[in-house]
Amino acid sequence: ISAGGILYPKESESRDVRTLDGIWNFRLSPENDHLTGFRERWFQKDLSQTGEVIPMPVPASYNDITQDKNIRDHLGLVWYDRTFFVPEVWRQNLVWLRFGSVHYTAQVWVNGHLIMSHEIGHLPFQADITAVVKFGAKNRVTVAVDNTLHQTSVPQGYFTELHTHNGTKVVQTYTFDFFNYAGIHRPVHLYTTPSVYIDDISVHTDVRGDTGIIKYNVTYGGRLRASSQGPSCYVDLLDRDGNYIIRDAGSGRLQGELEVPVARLWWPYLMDPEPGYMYTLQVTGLLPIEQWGIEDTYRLPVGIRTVEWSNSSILINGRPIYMRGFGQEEECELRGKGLDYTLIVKDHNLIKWVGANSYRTSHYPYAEEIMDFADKEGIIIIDECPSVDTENFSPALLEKHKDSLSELIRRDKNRPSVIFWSLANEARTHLNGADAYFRAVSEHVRRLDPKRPITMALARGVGEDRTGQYLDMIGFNRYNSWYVHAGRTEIIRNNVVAETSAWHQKYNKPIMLMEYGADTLAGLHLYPDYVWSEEFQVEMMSKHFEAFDILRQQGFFVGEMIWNFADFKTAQSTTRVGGNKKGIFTRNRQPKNSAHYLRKRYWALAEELD
Ligand code: GCB
Repeated sequence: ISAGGILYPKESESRDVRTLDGIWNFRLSPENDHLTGFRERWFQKDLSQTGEVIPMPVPASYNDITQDKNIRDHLGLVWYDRTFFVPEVWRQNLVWLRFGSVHYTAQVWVNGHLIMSHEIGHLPFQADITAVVKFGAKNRVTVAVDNTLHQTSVPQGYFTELHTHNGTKVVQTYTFDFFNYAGIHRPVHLYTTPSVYIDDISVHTDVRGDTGIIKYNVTYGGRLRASSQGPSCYVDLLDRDGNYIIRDAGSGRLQGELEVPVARLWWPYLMDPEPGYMYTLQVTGLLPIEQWGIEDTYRLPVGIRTVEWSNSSILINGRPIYMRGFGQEEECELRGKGLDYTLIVKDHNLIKWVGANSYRTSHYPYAEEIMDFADKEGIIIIDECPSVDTENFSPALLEKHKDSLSELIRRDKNRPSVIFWSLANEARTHLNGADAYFRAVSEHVRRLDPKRPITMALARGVGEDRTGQYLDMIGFNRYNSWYVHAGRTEIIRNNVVAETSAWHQKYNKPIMLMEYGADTLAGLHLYPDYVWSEEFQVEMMSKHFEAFDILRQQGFFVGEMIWNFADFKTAQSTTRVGGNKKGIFTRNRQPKNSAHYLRKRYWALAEELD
């Protein structure tokens, strides 16, 4: 992990931001000779000078952009480059290059200098590129992206040899159920800071009576002169409309506490006229006068709320919550996992339309731009790291897994929407090594953030699980009437009630059903209900709702999340018809019957509970 903070690039009085999104040049590296690009030094010239290039949009996954299935299914390296200008007027500043996410491994050169590498998709990384940049001139950025997953990547992948008419070919396989999209998935920013700058801000909020408390901690980066006294900082707090609530607080110290009288709290309640109320913490870092008297200003959105938990409930601002939401996937047609503002806004409109109050970022961290919506709209997030289906509990993997959580927490620690950290999805928690492994992962997360509860999506049976004791809330995934007795909706109510109670009995923790569902082909109508039809999905849901209503009376059941929000692409398999079809929306975001049905329930719950 690179040192320091990873604040989202934002313009201010002292910072300039430019986007490098657009059409980049792109080339596959030959699958049978991954080192070609390094040997031929493709990073030292424009890619177009070392061979053929094709246009590739950024941000986007490269897989579904062309008509060529060799690009869709490519294993190994691909190369991207583009040029950009750095204005002369930036010379007094530090210049930074930041990627929101590149999947899975990235190496980045600027003007032929290797300036950073990063492993693990879905998480941002950046570097100070001032030393290699040409001011007032054209510059080049080259990125080599490798989608290969192996035994110690998060998540893991496997290899299979195929014997083809052209000889042996190695292909990637994986057990997780979403397509391993790759490329430069999120925005690329070029931005400036002063030579001494605000590197990171951490906030923690509390509530005393009707006073909101914001504790903050500011760290700075850059080189101070030896003679300097160290920087100071002042903070202001602005309300949602931009009015100053508190001015010039902190008397110069980098840590402090603000008291907000009659605070507007961040709530996840749909019936609240202003759920997700966000203030702005305006931090101005001041350098000592002898070092040019430079200032750096950064504005951080802050929601004031508390999170507490017991063995039966999760409380926000002292009030128990009941989650009604989805497991999601961050993807869509054509762009794959590429950030798309149209999709983000549409999805949040659908989430509101259905009346949900929560979702899980299954099975990896979602874009910061998506998380911003959750903050502003008062949506509860179960923030999941990219660990899926882990069955090898090696020390090397454990370190990578911990890194993924360190990077996730560094990125999302200030978000009020993030109520839980999710350690993994469906790890093989019945195996011997699982106990020590997840003890270590959970201790790591508690050290980094003792203020949020930890959860995980469990899939093994209650009796054989070895990890629930390390969690604060148990989430389990169970497909009664789908993978368990397909078509038999009459088993649902008993099974769900019995299993939920058994989890509670074993661990004495709050429990939620994190996944249940049925593949449903939009437009397929079969009555009486029969698997894959719209009627079946609704019937399967109605039996789950009966179970949930029984469980809600018992005091430890804290939420239901249907799998999935929308249909999504998976690896090719005989059990998937054009991908996973368990969405209540199609991949194009059109409602199946189930969406209308779920909407009735979620709005009724909103009226009862919000
Ligand atoms: C699961 C997984 C999810 C799959 C889902 C399914 O348990 O967590 O990634 O997509 O089941 O539909 O099989």
